[in-house]
Amino acid sequence: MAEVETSRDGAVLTITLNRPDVLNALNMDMHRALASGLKDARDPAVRAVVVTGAGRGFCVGQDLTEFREAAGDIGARLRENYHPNIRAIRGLEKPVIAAVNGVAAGAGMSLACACDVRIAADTASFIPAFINIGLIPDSGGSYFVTRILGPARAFEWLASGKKLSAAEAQAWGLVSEVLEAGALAGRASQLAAQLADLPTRGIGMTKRLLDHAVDSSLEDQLEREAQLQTAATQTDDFREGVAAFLEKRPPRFSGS
Ligand code: T3D
Repeated sequence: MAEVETSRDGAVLTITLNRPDVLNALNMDMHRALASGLKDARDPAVRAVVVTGAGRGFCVGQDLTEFREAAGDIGARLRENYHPNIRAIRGLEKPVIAAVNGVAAGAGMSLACACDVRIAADTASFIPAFINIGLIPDSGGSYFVTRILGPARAFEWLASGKKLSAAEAQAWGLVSEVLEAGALAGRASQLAAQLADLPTRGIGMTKRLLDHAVDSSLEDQLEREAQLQTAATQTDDFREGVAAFLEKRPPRFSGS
């Protein structure tokens, strides 16, 4: 059984974490398989990506059975196994949706927060489980949660290890939609297909801009916008968008 399964439907790639018996806890094989799925997602024909979990969990972070022995050099493990996949998600020039089907804990919570959009099943929950075993947020958890929730709420949550229900996560702005569990996959596909129809390069550049927006100076951000807007005007989708407006017809974006 593959630790991560990928499937394509048109321009949408779905990456499913697949160790359901352990709520998709991350072990070495899973890191490698996820890296491979994220590499597939770089194909220009893929214009939106869904990350989800098999079974009743989304992902519960590090497989703790690997900590039975001494934890070893965790810093090195993070750098080698976790960071490349987090960077790969942020580096994708296309939208990535986390369809959080169940519990997202520890680095699984960080993984969900690294995605551009989060939607959740009503049975999902979010647990910054690190502190519950004496660890600190990693895999970008401190970075993404602070940006999503703001520093005060991020501290309160990350330092407490408190479980958030899907409804609480929505009220906090951590997820944008909560669906009945049986409707999550369909909604994720629908949302991904809608996003895949949009000007993909423009979405990629918007993602880039927003990644810098929080800690850039206004001057730097104005310049970055000017440079990326110049690039945006050179896309086929810009030409199509303007032509469609002038011809009073719906645009047909190609993603190029
Ligand atoms: O290595 C490094 O580089 C360090 C990186 C660290 C990053 C991290 O992610 S640290 C945080 C690690 N994750 C956790 O601490 C979460 C541990 N899990 C839980 O607290 C609970 O499982 C949940 C609250 C998430 C869910 O509870 P529940 O009651 O719904 O399910 P369960 O019965 O606890 O779990 C179901 C099975 O999954 C169970 O196996 P079993 O007894 O049926 O054979 C359980 O042991 C297994 N499981 C759950 N989480 C993990 C796990 N197995 C290995 N590793 C896990 N993290």
